[in-house]
Amino acid sequence: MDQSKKSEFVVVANRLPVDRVTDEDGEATWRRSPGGLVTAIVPVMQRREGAWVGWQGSPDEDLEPFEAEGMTLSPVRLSGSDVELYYEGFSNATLWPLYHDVIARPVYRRSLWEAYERVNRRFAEAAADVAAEGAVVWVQDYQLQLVPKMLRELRPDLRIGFFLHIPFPPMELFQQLPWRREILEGLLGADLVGFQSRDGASNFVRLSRRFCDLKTQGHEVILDDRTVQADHFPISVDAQELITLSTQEDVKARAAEIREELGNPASILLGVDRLDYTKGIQQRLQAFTELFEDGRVKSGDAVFVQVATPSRERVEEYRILRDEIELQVGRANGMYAELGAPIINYMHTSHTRKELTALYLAADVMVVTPLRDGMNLVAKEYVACHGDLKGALLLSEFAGAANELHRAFLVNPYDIGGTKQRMYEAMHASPAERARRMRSMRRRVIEHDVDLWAKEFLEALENRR
Ligand code: GDG
Repeated sequence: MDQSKKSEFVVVANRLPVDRVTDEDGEATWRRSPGGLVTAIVPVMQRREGAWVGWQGSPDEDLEPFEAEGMTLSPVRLSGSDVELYYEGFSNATLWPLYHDVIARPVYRRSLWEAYERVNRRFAEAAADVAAEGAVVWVQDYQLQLVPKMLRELRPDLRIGFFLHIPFPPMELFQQLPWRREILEGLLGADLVGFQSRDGASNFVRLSRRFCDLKTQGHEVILDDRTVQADHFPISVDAQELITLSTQEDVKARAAEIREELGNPASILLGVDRLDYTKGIQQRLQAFTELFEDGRVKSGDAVFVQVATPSRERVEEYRILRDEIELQVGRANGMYAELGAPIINYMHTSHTRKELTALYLAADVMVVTPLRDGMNLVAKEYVACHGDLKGALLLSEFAGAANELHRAFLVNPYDIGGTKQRMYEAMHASPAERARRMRSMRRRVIEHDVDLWAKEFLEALENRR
């Protein structure tokens, strides 16, 4: 690559931050993908003439680097078999369940590991190719844990940061992984390894000591010629954008319309998740249905709206989960719905950002009950939208967000009885109590927004040398 085109700041992520859209004339263009990570990083990219290395989302396609939304985008090619083995396989059938408390059984297969290594090398080479001398490279998430080491071997001049968006498991679980040492060594190629929580960072330090025979001191792992810092940087949302959106007249009007459409129940409960077995969708629906079974709630008192965005539909576990949830919703409505008034409104579709915000506004209780979650942005989005101080948040202790949102109604989602009780309390909390809790949570989310997250990570990385 021509030296003048090289970038001082490079982000490496599985996906590029754009989606291909076809306009009315049938012409394909690129549009920035929604989501906090992209929003947070784009301004940094623009200031530093950054480049983003990632897959463009469809297999077997060769694309030259291109410019979009003020960024240089460098596509990495994935074949159909790479997608199957590296992405659906090692990333989503091995690492994802292992890092989420083995809620599903991880698949350990050598062919998947080999694909993971091969594809990680391709990302590392692509990053090495676009980075200027001494550039800062920020590698994202569990799909690319080998990239820091591979990249350092190719380009020792770079400053390399890594951020893991999902939990990093404790020794007892991580130990299962046949390639545990390789993964740790991959991450140790970075100067700074960031986690969502303090536990993730300390698990990593402990594991490096145990499986790589390295000395550690506090947050640092000591190698022969340098040290690696492990720390926590809880990710957040673009609070200002959500405040603007949630105070728009048309969004507020839509929220009122949603209430109407649901038959004006006393309580609207809402769940918004990718359809994933880590999110505890079945547990929350069971708790809700039991309130009807127990006779504590009656049709007309409460309606549950569950948005389950389609996700990883080619991975077996996800297909099974979808069937189970649909059966569960059908049964609950079969038992307790009245004509034209289901107790659970289930949508297996994705919604626009505006519609999602209107749903947040309409919801009296936001139900976020993952069995394990790195952070959970939905919880923070709901809080950011409720400047009216009216909503209540039911939140799992197993979400990273619970480390910050102490004033939520906290639950252990494995405890259906306890979850049911807390759900009932959240539904019946007084306006004053809701306001007290919401005010405190909002302060946290507004002060610690996604800009601050990116800034703190990058400053810590700059300070490494
Ligand atoms: C991983 C970690 C960590 C959902 N449905 C629609 C839609 N969404 C948006 C939400 C939210 C995002 O997707 C989901 O983020 P989460 O944090 O809840 O969950 P994961 O996808 O599992 O994310 C997680 C995160 O990375 C960031 O580090 O917090 O722990 O697992 O922003 O609003 N957006 C739109 N339509 C939908 O139907 N537009």
